[in-house]
Formats: sequence, C-alpha cells, structure tokens
Amino acid sequence: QKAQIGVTGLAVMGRNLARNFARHGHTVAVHNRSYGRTKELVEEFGNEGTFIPAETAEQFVAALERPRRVVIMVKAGPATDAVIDEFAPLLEEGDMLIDAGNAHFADTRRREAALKAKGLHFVGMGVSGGEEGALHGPSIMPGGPKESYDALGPLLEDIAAKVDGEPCCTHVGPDGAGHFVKMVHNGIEYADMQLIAEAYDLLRQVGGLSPTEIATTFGEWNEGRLGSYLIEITAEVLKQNDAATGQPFVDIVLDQAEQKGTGRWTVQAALDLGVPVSGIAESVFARALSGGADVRKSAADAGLPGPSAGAEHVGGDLRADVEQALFASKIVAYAQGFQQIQAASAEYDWEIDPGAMAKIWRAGCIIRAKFLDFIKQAYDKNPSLTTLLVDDYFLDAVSGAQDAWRRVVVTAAQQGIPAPGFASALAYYDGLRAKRLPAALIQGQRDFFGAHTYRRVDRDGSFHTLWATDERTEVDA
Ligand code: NBP
Repeated sequence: QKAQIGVTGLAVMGRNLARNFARHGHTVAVHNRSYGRTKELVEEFGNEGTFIPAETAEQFVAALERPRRVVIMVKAGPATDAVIDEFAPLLEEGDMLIDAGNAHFADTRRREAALKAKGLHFVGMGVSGGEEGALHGPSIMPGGPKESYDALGPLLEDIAAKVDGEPCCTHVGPDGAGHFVKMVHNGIEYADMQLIAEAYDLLRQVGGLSPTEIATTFGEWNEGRLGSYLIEITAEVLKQNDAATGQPFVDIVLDQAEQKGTGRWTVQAALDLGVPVSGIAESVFARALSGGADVRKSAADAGLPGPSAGAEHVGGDLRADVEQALFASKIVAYAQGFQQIQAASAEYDWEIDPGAMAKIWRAGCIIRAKFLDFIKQAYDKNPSLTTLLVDDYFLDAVSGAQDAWRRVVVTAAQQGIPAPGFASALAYYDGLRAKRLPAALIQGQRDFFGAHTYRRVDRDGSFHTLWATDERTEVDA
C-alpha cells in the first residue's frame, strides 16, 4: 500500500497535519529528521488512521504514490532549504514539494524557480490556525503552479476548515502568492489584536471597568458584528485569574509583546509596494515599543509628564463608543491588508481573487470572523474594488461609527492613553477622504531643495520653479 501524501517535519504542526490527513482516511507517510518524533507519532496516534513511518528520506519517498506529495513542516528558513536539498534529488518529474511552514514569500519564489527547472512542482502553502487548526481544520492558502492544485487540492480541501460545507482552501496564485497571503493574514491579525488591546485599555483606564467586566463586554460584542475568534479568546483571557496570586491573569503578565516576524515582513513588503498599511505598521511598532524595556524604563525614570488634568469621555457612552471605534478601525486595517494583497497580485501577476481570500479566512484561521462574509460579498459585487471602504456595507458602518470613533481618539489623547491603532486608522480614513492633502506642500519643498519637480492641477506636464532666482520663474521640467 502506498501513501497518498507524506509529511516530513513532525513537531506540533506537522504531527497534527499528518493526523488530520489520516483521520480523513488518507494513508500518510511520516518522516522527521530525528526518528524519535516519527515513532512517537505512530505509537501515540497510530490508531487514528493509516501511517507509514519512514526512517530515511529514501524510504519516505518510496512509500508515496505518484505524483508524490511531500508536505514539509519544518522550522522556516535554512531548515526548509536543507529538507528541499535532501528530497529534491529523490523526486521525479511532476512530484510536489509543499512547504507548509511560515516561509517568506521571496524565499518561496526563489525555491519555486529552482525546482521548476528540475521539473518539480513547489507549492508554498500558508497554513493558519495554530496546532488546533492543523488537527481539526486549518485555513489553507496554497500557492505554486495551478496544475499542482488539481492533484493536491482535493486532499487539502478534505482537511481544511469548512463553512457550510465549503472548504477554507483555494489555489491562491502562482509561486509565492500563498505565502504572501498568509503573511498579510498575520499582519491583519497583529492589527486586530492591537485594536482589541486598545479597546480593553480604554475601557479599563477611562471606564474604570475590571478585567472581568471587560470580559463580559467582549463576550457581548462577540455576539454582534465584532463576532470573531480573537474577540472570543480575549474574553477568555480577561476572565482568567492567576492561580498563584489570585490576581487577574492580565495583570501578572509582563507587558512586553513578542513577535516572530510575519507582521514585520508584512510591513516591509508594504513599504516595497508603496501600500499604506498604517494599521499593521502601528501594531508592529506598538509591540516593539512595549518590548523596549530600557527605553520605557528611562522614560519612567525621567517621569515623562502626562496630561495636566484628566478629562471625562464626553458626548457618548464609552462602551458603545469604543465598540464603534474598534469596528471602524478594524475595517480600515482589513481594507489596508486587502489593498496590499491586490498590489502584490498586480506586481507579481498572481491574479489573486481577494474575495476568495476572505472566503477561506472565514474559519480555521486566527482572524476568522463573521465580518469576512461582508468582505467576500463586497468583492463578489465588485471584483476590482479599490478599497473596502467604498463598499456600501463598510461605508455605512464607518459613517455610523465615525462620531464615536473621533470621541474615543479625543479621549485617548486627552487622557494620555496610547491608542495608535485607533488614531492612525482615523487619520488614514481622513486622509482618504480629504479633497486636498498637504502633499502639495511637500512637493513644493522637494522642488525647492532638490529640483524634484511637481505636476500642476491645471495642466499636464512636469514643472520646476527656479527657487534660487529672484524671479522664481516656473520652467517645464
Ligand atoms: P518548529 O518550527 O519548531 O520546527 C521543528 C521541526 O523542524 C522539527 O521537525 C525539526 O526536526 C525540524 N528541523 C529543524 Br528545527 N531543522 C531541520 C533541518 N535542518 N532539517 C530537517 N528538519 C529540521 O515546528 P512547528 O512549531 O511544528 O512549526 C512548523 C512550521 O509551521 C514552521 O515553519 C512554523 O513557522 C509554522 N507554524 C505555523 C503555525 C501556524 O499557526 N500556522 C504555528 C506554529 C508554527 P527535529 O525533530 O529533528 O529537530
């Protein structure tokens, strides 16, 4: 008996993915650099399905039916290259190497090009949902050649999360498209988490609510339009009390957020593409600020002053206003992330369908939410939507939220509570709305010091003003 699919790299993610395939009736060849993990998997979970344990790469490859489907689930980076170098020489034309780790999309593009030259299909595949998702149904974002999806897609769709029977898995686009979309998913996740954290902070510091009360609020919000996995787990975390001290869990955790890098990659890629993902960037920087213990300590030692008088939140109910601010800011963060996907798709000729991405994020992944249905519908209505903010549903939501949103940003500023996510989302919104931006002045400055030229509102062409002359004559550039 041959295996339909193989998984190499059997730490938590690989092991659970292999079990998920096996639980769906597929025979799975399993392999790991050190055989211990392979043995352990078969001993502990062998009864869940049919596994073919392989001690060597050769045994593993021999156990697979053709075209061979080899899922690589190892630590992203040099380990992935090492595994590719080990397996590629053992594979034959048409076989597939599927990298399910969190690779950078540029690495995926490089690997795909190199393996294509050898007649192998390389599929860079984003997998979201953590270890639970890998076992019970992740959201899967495979890139690589379209043909490979014919042989691979049905297996992936089997193990993916489902919404009304529809799998959270689709072919995203060629080469690095899958990993790119997974990266932006993570970037959006950073922004979502930061916004939720700001909402919590305001309810606690301005509203004076306890973590338990805020947990109840998040629980209520989870029943409404904000309903999502991240809101749900936020309520759980806030409800938690520390066993050792009896204090709220959130108060005994060191307030320095860590990061593994996909948020940073998203912002780096956005800078290269020139797409303003300010919400994601603020969330990455907010984590960096929180983690900068030395700088924070020097600020505390210097006693950087806050506002002289605390002001009340005026004009609305704080809790309701924060809900509106959170929803509006979330819309902005998603709009920016989707714009980044569209920009990359145009840059690399990926032809990504943004609505299909919203569709496969509705379950299995960390940002799963009711909200994604509306994003899907927006792109279904208009596949070339320039920004989600102009879709009817989102336009209505933001119009309805904006007064509350502005009040929340004012309160945060007046009380000296950092809310970079809310504030930058609002600034982005106002930037998009503005009839005239001060960018005109920047163009003037650039022309003054660097003769960088400018365009005029009233005629075509490029112009330069001779700033150094008394006449300051304008010339064609
Ligand atoms: P790890 O990222 O901890 O990697 C451990 C695995 O890599 C082990 O199987 C290990 O083999 C193998 N490995 C290493 Br390290 N170096 C190797 C090399 N040079 N050659 C061959 N194998 C090597 O595992 P994980 O936490 O299961 O994550 C796997 C992938 O999934 C990563 O890319 C990660 O970023 C991604 N991930 C995704 C999510 C998600 O939510 N989607 C969550 C967590 C992780 P050994 O047993 O012999 O040491």
